[in-house]
Amino acid sequence: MVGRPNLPQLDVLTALIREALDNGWLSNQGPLLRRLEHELGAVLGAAHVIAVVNATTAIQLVAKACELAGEVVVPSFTFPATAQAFTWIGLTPVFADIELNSATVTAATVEPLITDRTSAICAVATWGNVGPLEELSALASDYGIPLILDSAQALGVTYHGRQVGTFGTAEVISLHATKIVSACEGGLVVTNDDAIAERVRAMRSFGTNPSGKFTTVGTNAKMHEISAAMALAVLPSLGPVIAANRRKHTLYREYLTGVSGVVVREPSDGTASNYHYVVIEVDSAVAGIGRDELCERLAARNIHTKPYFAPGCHALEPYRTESAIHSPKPLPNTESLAARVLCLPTGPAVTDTDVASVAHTIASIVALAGRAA
Ligand code: T4K
Repeated sequence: MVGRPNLPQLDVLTALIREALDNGWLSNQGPLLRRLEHELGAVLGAAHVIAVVNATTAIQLVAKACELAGEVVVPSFTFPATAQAFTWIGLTPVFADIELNSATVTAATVEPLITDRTSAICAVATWGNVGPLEELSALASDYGIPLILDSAQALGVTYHGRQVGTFGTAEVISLHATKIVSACEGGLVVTNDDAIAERVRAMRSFGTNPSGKFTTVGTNAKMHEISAAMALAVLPSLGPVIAANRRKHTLYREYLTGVSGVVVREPSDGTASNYHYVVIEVDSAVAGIGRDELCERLAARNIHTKPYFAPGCHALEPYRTESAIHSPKPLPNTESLAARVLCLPTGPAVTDTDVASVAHTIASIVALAGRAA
């Protein structure tokens, strides 16, 4: 099954939870949260790591801290949380197309959508793929607007040797149960910008400054100590899990080579992936079976896959109805990739034998479909 949590060692987790209980301190920037932020800061090499309740709220905190107004250019090919986070706080997402190698937006797809209403660019590290950040950063700085990176799926990824978390004006990372490091629910704002960090810290806690004075309007986005304990307990496994994920990705590639119309996607140029998602593309004309039918037939054999990200956000309400505002340009690459991709089971809960069995089942379904055609 896609998304099985990366679980911590129970004794490590219980010791941390006991520590929280012994401290008698359960929320409001407690010692475990501060330790988590410190440890992640060391992993990411970023000046500020701010742990919050989830990545969706993290996006909103960054948007508020950057004082965005009007429109934000975002990919349609993303989990709907990216677009919804902006819509929820009164901003208008305008959808840019992706390029096919990285499945991310580029300067060429974003620039035609920039108008005097645009207040930011938000790029997504799709399945951990980092897109062409140099050109996106240059574009954002040419127009004097922030570049926000939704790196929800990308903890542990490096781009040309530099950790994700240190690019753009600010980045957002998810610590949801289905992510490579989980706080059950959780998210991070990561930035090297002192002023943004100060505002995000205030806004996550009712707009209070470090002395507890109410200095601005904020919300309650604080991560509690039990979530921080969970993430602290899982964090040491990050390196080993990436190595194991990488091996499973290689195995899938080996087993599926030669299966007609099925290709395992590789990380994009410059990205050292966390391999948290193993993504295949299904070419129905060659495979004799479409992605959706393959997904259904696998589910019937108790193999649960997910078509991340289908459909693109522009095909979902309310964006579909208001298409003239949200997708004023055609999105051919988004449409084509959204029709083909399927994420396969991987991660610590999936053994190498499971990988062989899933790949074998895909091969048999495709062979059967080919014979029936
Ligand atoms: N930006 C991007 C690019 C994102 O991908 C996401 C989240 C966000 C922003 C927002 O981040 P957060 O606000 O969530 O921190 C799941 C996750 O809920 C979501 O966090 C994630 N992206 C998205 C890609 O995947 P669903 O709706 O597909 O979840 P669901 O319930 O279908 O679960 C997926 C699979 O995981 C299933 O096969 C079941 C399995 N699962 C799930 C949970 C929760 C488990 O085995 N155990 C579990 O505890 O969204």
